[in-house]
Amino acid sequence: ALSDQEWHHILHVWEKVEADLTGHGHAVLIRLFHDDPDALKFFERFKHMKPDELQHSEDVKKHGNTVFTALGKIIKKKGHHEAELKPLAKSHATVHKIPIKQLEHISAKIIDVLKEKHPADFGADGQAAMKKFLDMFCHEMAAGYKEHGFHG
Ligand code: HE6
Repeated sequence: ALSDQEWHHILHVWEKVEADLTGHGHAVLIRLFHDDPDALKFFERFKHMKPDELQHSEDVKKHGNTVFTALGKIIKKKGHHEAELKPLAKSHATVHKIPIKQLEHISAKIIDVLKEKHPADFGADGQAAMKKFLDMFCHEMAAGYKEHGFHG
């Protein structure tokens, strides 16, 4: 579990993120697709797009907002996020079939983007806290996956 201090660090940077959820989510998706083209294959509606199209697609921006809105809802529960996480695990296991490895990849990109965009509000302690949260998120998603018989 995370300490009050760790949640404080996470919520501090998240306050900055919320000024532009779409921009942050979009940046993370673009980075994920660039660094790991396999990630793009899971998106029926994006997988035919070239890098330049992805960069300018309103649909990709909208999905960035969707992902970051969902993540923010979980973060704000400060650990009491069962109701938010369960449906996410279910859909990513049974509908989208996203391997846990992909969740680990996007976690690393989230930290990279926050480091770049918020150097003053996301120092070593914040980064460590966010990593701990995202590790927990991936771990709990994996547990949720197993309940649906997906061992991705
Ligand atoms: Fe996904 N996603 N996602 N996802 N997702 C989401 C929240 C996806 C994610 C990691 C999603 C993904 C492939 C996510 C997805 C749809 C992720 C929400 C709220 C929705 C939705 O409601 O539409 C993380 C960390 C969070 C919080 C891949 C690959 C990764 C790494 C779809 C293909 C697909 C879809 O709609 O088809």
